[in-house]
Amino acid sequence: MQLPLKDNRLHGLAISFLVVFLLHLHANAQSLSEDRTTESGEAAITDPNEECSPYSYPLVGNHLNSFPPIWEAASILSNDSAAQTKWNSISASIPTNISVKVTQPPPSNYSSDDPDCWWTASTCTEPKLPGLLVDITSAPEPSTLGYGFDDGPNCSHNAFYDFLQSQNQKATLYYIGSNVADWPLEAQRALADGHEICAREWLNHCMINLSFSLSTGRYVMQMIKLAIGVTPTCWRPPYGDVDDRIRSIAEALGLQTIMWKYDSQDADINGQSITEQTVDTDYNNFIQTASNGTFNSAGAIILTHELDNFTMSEAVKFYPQLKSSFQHIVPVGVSLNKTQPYVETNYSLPTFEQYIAGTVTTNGTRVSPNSTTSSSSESSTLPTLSSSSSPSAGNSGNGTSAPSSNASNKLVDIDDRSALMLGFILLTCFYIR
Ligand SMILES: *[C@@H]1O[C@H](CO)[C@@H](O)[C@H](O)[C@H]1NC(C)=O
Ligand SMILES: *[C@@H]1O[C@H](CO)[C@@H](O)[C@H](O)[C@H]1NC(C)=O
Ligand SMILES: *[C@@H]1O[C@H](CO)[C@@H](O)[C@H](O)[C@H]1NC(C)=O
Ligand SMILES: *[C@@H]1O[C@H](CO)[C@@H](O)[C@H](O)[C@H]1NC(C)=O
Ligand SMILES: *[C@@H]1O[C@H](CO)[C@@H](O)[C@H](O)[C@H]1NC(C)=O
Ligand SMILES: *[C@@H]1O[C@H](CO)[C@@H](O)[C@H](O)[C@H]1NC(C)=O
Ligand SMILES: *[C@@H]1O[C@H](CO)[C@@H](O)[C@H](O)[C@H]1NC(C)=O
Ligand SMILES: *[C@@H]1O[C@H](CO)[C@@H](O)[C@H](O)[C@H]1NC(C)=O
Ligand SMILES: *[C@@H]1O[C@H](CO)[C@@H](O)[C@H](O)[C@H]1NC(C)=O
Ligand SMILES: *[C@@H]1O[C@H](CO)[C@@H](O)[C@H](O)[C@H]1NC(C)=O
Ligand SMILES: *[C@@H]1O[C@H](CO)[C@@H](O)[C@H](O)[C@H]1NC(C)=O
Ligand SMILES: CC(=O)N[C@H]1CO[C@H](CO)[C@@H](O)[C@@H]1O
Repeated sequence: MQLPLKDNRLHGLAISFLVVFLLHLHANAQSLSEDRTTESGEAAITDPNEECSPYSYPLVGNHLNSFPPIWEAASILSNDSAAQTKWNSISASIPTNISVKVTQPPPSNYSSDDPDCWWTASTCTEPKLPGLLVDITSAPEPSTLGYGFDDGPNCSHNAFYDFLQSQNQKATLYYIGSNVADWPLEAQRALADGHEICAREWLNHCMINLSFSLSTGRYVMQMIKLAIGVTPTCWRPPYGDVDDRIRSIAEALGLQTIMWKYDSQDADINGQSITEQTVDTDYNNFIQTASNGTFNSAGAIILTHELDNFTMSEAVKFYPQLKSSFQHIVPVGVSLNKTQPYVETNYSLPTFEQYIAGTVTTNGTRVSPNSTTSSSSESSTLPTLSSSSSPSAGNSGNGTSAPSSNASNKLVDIDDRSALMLGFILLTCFYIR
């Protein structure tokens, strides 16, 4: 008899192809969990070491030569004529009678009156130069914490962002330009998760001298636009090192200055005067201050960081206590009813009322032109970036910038498809017979 033999052979063949197919499925599942080309792929990685291993993202990587070198002090690129033009257009509005500060602490001959409203000298936040916006130092709504974190995106932030997501909690994230350039998919997660994105610096360095501040502010905004697709309208100066000259530059760039009144010192551990215990004490003091009614008429902002595992772990550790000592924890922009957080008008934040009623994101919703006028003087008085100042890179739709198309991923896809086909053909043959 020949038939059983034939059947057996076919059976064996079908099974071996099934095995091959399943192996490919498995390989594909693994390659999916290691997808380093999309925001969601990157957000799904749970091993911090894996998260922090570099990947290439052409949409940003192909345009790095339009930016200052990553993690180096920035200045306007000599061939960046758009930046020169921008500088020329705003320079008339920058005071020339305020000295360029280059040292911390202030030199001994700096007047104790603090004529320049130099935060580093006197924690001044109400500009002395007429016409400038007062810095935001607290959430105006009663018993409300303006929740935010500096110096991200940190490559290992998935556990922290997952935590925020599990709490349905949104925050304000102040991103460093060089971090965004290194970790664009991590930066994209902020928008996807519904957080508010503000700028920090090109790198985290006191930035109070002139060439430094203009260029870095502008390049950070452009890098965020390139990597995430939105241009921020708020910023937090490194070390709080801001004076009226810097405020006027920031405002000319369209950036509102966000400061703080309380400091967890979570990024300042030096093993001597500031230890992990100091940070716990700072958090506990702040929580106690919130619990005894200090913020019953106006809320607060405390300085905390996304910097590394320690700062994020502290944030997770103290979240439940913050939650029970404040009535509301909201992004700073939400506490200000700043419904249009970016230059691009097709993303919006909920109003404070909406947020506390449970609508914590309205991203992607078009802002109606009159919805902000009554509520937020901050956003309406801020000059916006002219459209010519937004980067041309990245939004051209020019084939060169398309992400993904990773060769090895492609191979896996094709192999899977052929395995599937062969498996199907063989199984069909087997059952027909
Ligand atoms: C500026 O010069 C750099 C090289 O120094 C080059 O890579 C870049 O493309 C130039 N940018 C423009 C806008 O010409
Ligand atoms: C303070 O001293 C430095 C040099 O030591 C000088 O450059 C600067 O102009 C002085 N500033 C004032 C306000 O006198
Ligand atoms: C600088 O000049 C402006 C007017 O142009 C004036 O209002 C301001 O007080 C001056 N600031 C200092 C520090 O002298
Ligand atoms: C500005 O600060 C940077 C970084 O500290 C420094 O390298 C540069 O020389 C400073 N420029 C001026 C004009 O002081
Ligand atoms: C609340 O607690 C803080 C920190 O202990 C303290 O500084 C502040 O005076 C207290 N305020 C009131 C109203 O009790
Ligand atoms: C991000 O956090 C990890 C984990 O703590 C740390 O090793 C890394 O240095 C941080 N990255 C930056 C750029 O600070
Ligand atoms: C801190 O690091 C540990 C060990 O890698 C990790 O399990 C934990 O999720 C991290 N915490 C945060 C908030 O990132
Ligand atoms: C935000 O809007 C609500 C509702 O209109 C209003 O009660 C509140 O005062 C506003 N808050 C601020 C800071 O503008
Ligand atoms: C917002 O507009 C930009 C282009 O102007 C587009 O790339 C982006 O997808 C839009 N986002 C939403 C949520 O509509
Ligand atoms: C916006 O204003 C116009 C005219 O002032 C009014 O007709 C319209 O209903 C307003 N839209 C919203 C959404 O409030
Ligand atoms: C694509 O980029 C190339 C080189 O930068 C340029 O010459 C071409 O005009 C661009 N095409 C489109 C459709 O933008
Ligand atoms: C329209 C839009 O993009 N909505 C998104 C807003 O953010 C939430 C939280 O990530 C998403 O679930 C929505 O899809």
